Amino acid sequence: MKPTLSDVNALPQVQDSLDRLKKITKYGYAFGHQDTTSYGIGWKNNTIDYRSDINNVVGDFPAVYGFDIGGIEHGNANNLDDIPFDDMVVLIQKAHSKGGIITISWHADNPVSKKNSWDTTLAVKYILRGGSHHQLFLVWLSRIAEFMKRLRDENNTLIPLAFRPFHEMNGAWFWWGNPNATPEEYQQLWKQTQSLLSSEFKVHNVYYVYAPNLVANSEAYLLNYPGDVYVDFLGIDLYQHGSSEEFRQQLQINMEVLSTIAIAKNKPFAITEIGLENVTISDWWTTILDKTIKNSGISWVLLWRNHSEDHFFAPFLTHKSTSDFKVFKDKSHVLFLNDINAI
Ligand code: BMA
Repeated sequence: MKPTLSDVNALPQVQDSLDRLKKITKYGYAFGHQDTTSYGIGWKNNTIDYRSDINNVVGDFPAVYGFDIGGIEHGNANNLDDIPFDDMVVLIQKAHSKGGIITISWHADNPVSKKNSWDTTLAVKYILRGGSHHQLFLVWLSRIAEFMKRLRDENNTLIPLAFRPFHEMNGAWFWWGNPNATPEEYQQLWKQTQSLLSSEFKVHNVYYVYAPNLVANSEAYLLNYPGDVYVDFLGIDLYQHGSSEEFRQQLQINMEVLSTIAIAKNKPFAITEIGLENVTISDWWTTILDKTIKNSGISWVLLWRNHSEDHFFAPFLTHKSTSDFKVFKDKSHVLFLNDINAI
């Protein structure tokens, strides 16, 4: 039986997307990249050309498109990485019209200190219902709702997407993470966010993705979990910081934890962020990434952004890993845009 969506008024296209994501797993996993059409190494989107470092390297676009709406809460014109929201809307429309899957994260500023996401001034308890900053939080959510409702295709139909707020909550680096919020406070934050966006602000084109950072076991994965009725999709963020051997083991354990929980809950799942910063290992794609995730049952894997030559996670034309990336791309179970459109 299909799990009920967290938003009881979700539009039919939301369920269709989830069905599609489940179907994809019969063929392999979809490949995704954060901000892939917004910028890459040595270029920035100019709203005329439609580019991606991935397409430059392999001649096809990613299947999954990650965007971040950090800054929308203030009504800013640009997101935290300087992408104009007006351009983001166009890029989302374009990716959707070509058959791509959209996922949105939110590096929200700290509502109490007004500094960035990484400012860990205590904040969660103050934005919950009854808290001193709850009114401000309502304004923030109303701006998110406004943005989500701008995402429409050429027929004015709302574009379905994955919304992944308050990610990596088991890490200490974000104001919403442990120990800056207790698991109970985090669960309240999630429930209030989900129910306010759907019931109060009438956002009906999103499904909700819960995504901790690397975990040791199932208990750790579920520590902050708000409950099955508030979550539609399970994710996890995994970065290689140490040796390849260590990362392979971590990936294996984390894939096992994620798939076991997701299958038991009958929810689709994905690696919502992954990467080895600056891809310092030229055959990372086939020997580490694909090798450990190919039979995991994930719907997608999303690499983080190509910001600059000092901070990138995907190959670009002149990078030393391009030949291995092509081998990776050619595997029949690694699905780029053309591949998911053929399903
Ligand atoms: C982080 C880094 C930051 C960036 C943020 C949101 O992982 O890439 O530089 O601002 O994601 O994209």
